[in-house]
Amino acid sequence: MAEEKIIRTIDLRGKTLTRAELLAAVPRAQMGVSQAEELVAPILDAVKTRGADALREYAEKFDHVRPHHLRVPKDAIQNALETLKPEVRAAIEESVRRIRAVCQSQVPKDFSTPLAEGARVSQRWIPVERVGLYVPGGKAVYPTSVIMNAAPAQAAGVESLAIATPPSPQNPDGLPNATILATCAILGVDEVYAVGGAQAIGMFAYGAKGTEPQDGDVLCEPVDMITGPGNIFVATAKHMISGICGIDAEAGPSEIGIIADSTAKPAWLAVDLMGQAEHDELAGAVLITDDAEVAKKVEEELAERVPRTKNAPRMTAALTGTQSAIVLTDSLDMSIDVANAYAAEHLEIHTADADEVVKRIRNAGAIFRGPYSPVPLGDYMSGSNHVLPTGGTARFQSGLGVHTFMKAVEVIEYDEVGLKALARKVNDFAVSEDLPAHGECVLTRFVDDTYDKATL
Ligand code: HSO
Ligand code: ZN
Repeated sequence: MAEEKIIRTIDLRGKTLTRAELLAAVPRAQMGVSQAEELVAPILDAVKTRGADALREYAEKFDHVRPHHLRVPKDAIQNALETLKPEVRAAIEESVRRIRAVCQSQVPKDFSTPLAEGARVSQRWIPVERVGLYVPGGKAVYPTSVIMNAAPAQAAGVESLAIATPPSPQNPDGLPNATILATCAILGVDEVYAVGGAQAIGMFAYGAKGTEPQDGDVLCEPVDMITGPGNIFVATAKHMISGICGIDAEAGPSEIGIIADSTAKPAWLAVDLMGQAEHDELAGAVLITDDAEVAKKVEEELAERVPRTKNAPRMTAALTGTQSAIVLTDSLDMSIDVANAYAAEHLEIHTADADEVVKRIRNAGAIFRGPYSPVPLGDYMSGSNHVLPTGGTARFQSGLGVHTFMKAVEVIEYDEVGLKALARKVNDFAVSEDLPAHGECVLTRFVDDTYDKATL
């Protein structure tokens, strides 16, 4: 019996595909419909009505620890920084420095457009006032999640930033993961809650009253927006409260797409596919190439390397899953079409003229140009953001950035002359929509002692 392949091949050579066929041909993860709402609704309700009491009960039930302080004391945050390994601290600080520099350039500019005499429209970007950031605990503790969310929020000018992360059963007093706390210290965030799961989302959305002396009367004030990754319960809770406050887009499993030609190094392509496949069983890894020899060598590299790597079981599941494949094309042009249809969360370009390919990419969460810009650089410290659209949503969405935490508000500035010049036209529009009271708003301003309706 033939040995099972580490990754399947989708051979598109010699095919002319319509847009619909191309969209159907690219590998995609199957998403299950969640039944989590029924479980999450009573949690949100309990936090809303019973505040800190409910938060303590859920911590015991789901996190197996009763945190003494739901609001992490400031000295505990500082202690975590002092006990952090120096090399990890240096890495976090480098990451923060670089993303902050990029975020500074990302701040959108206000503008003002003069349209006629006495007529102008301006636009102001205003930061969201208070943001709640959820940081998952459990087996995947990512300090970079704190950086990637907090740095753009701070650059946007968000005044009040709170972080919730699960209490850790390894810590007797239920303090959250120390690296997460140390990262908060480096970023200057001191409002941190040892609260996890759907209950943290409830706390952010509704606020939570304190029930023990160390909580104060109000444990947590409600926020305007919640961002950050989480498990199915967190994602469901965010979805359910999304009318009450803003949420960021739901992140699906990690994906990497790679466009490679004959100049690419197969070993480098293989390790980069493996890097994102390491995240979980549903992660997607897709190599798009017009060179059958490169495809073959990458497959050999994978077969050789995957069994030796630490997270081989979930990596193997990810690579052999239907969401991963090597896609064989006729030409670089066709590879670009496939990449645009796939709309990868991360897209690496390993081709002779990478700049030319970059120009022709329309759909990707982030583009990693050339062999020395691998995805994990962006995951940790390239200066770019790693919170990116997944599952093909890069066709219509951007990754997280400063703009996520800002709202554009237009300011309409017409004076008497400016309005008078449009009075008749506004009224004509209003009458045509059968909304005469709209027209009167304008006409009334001019039909008095000074103006005669007929002259307008
Ligand atoms: N690749 C992930 C981010 C991450 N990787 C964090 C390692 N740590 C987002 O797609
Ligand atoms: Zn990653």
